[in-house]
Amino acid sequence: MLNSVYELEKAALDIRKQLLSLCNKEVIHIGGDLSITDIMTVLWQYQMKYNPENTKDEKRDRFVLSKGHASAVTSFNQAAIGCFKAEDVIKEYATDQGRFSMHSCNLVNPFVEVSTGSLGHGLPIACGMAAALRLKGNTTSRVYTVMGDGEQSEGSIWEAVANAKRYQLGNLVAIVDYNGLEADGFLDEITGLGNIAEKYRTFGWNVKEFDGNDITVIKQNFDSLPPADSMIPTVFVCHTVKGKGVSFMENQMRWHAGKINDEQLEECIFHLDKAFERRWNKC
Ligand SMILES: Cc1ncc(C[n+]2csc(CCOP(=O)(O)OP(=O)(O)O)c2C)c(N)n1
Repeated sequence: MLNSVYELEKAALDIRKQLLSLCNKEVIHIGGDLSITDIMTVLWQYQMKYNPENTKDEKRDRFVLSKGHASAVTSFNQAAIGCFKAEDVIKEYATDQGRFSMHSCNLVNPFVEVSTGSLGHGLPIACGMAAALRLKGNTTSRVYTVMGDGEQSEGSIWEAVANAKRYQLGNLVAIVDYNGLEADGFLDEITGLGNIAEKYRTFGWNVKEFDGNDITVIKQNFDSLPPADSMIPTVFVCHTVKGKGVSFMENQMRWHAGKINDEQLEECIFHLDKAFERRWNKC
């Protein structure tokens, strides 16, 4: 587990570089991977109770990647905690070995709790898992799920939102990647959902809204979660930038998914390293 903001930011830098190396080889959902890199790094490398050597431990926290197309950022974070090697993700991605591909699949990868990819299902499943933990008398584990903001337009999300409150699932933590873009346009033009945080508040959830690309703030919000045996579900509405960290990808619909060439890879890595040096040398 990493503790300091420096270590976590360095880990997020490494994840971004791994994502870009993979993106140099295969088409991945790079925009939505980069937008949640900081959240996923803090979640997997600081917050979650998860032992790669005992994936069925009843006391583990559970994770459901509702925006299932962000499988690559999940795999690289799982590699960072020892589930497998990061090189294996790059080597095996989209091959017949099948452990790693554009969506997460639990039939071939034991570190994936639930197969996802069809949007709108992760939160309902996470609710069921949280309710099951309660029935089994587990008062310490939490269920985390990460969703897209475009995904919020699925009706199944709002049935789950209502029921999570009704069943008092304080062990459920939903995270919305509020990057303002979907696959083929801006959120406001497509869903017209308005204020997402306010909607969760109306349903009686504990709502925290913050910058999802600021590791200090993300860590503080995980630190101040209500206990797992509390009664009100929490949602983090995280304001993020799609393509975060790569200037030519940021806020660009074209980079929902794609591939980069060798020259672009070199340029991205150079700028990411420079930005990290600038940030930490001035402290
Ligand atoms: C039910 C369903 N409809 C459509 C798709 C195709 N699809 C894949 S990603 C995506 C955009 C999702 O946007 P958002 O939730 O905002 O994710 P992000 O921008 O963070 O990648 C869509 C429509 C899908 N995977 N599942």
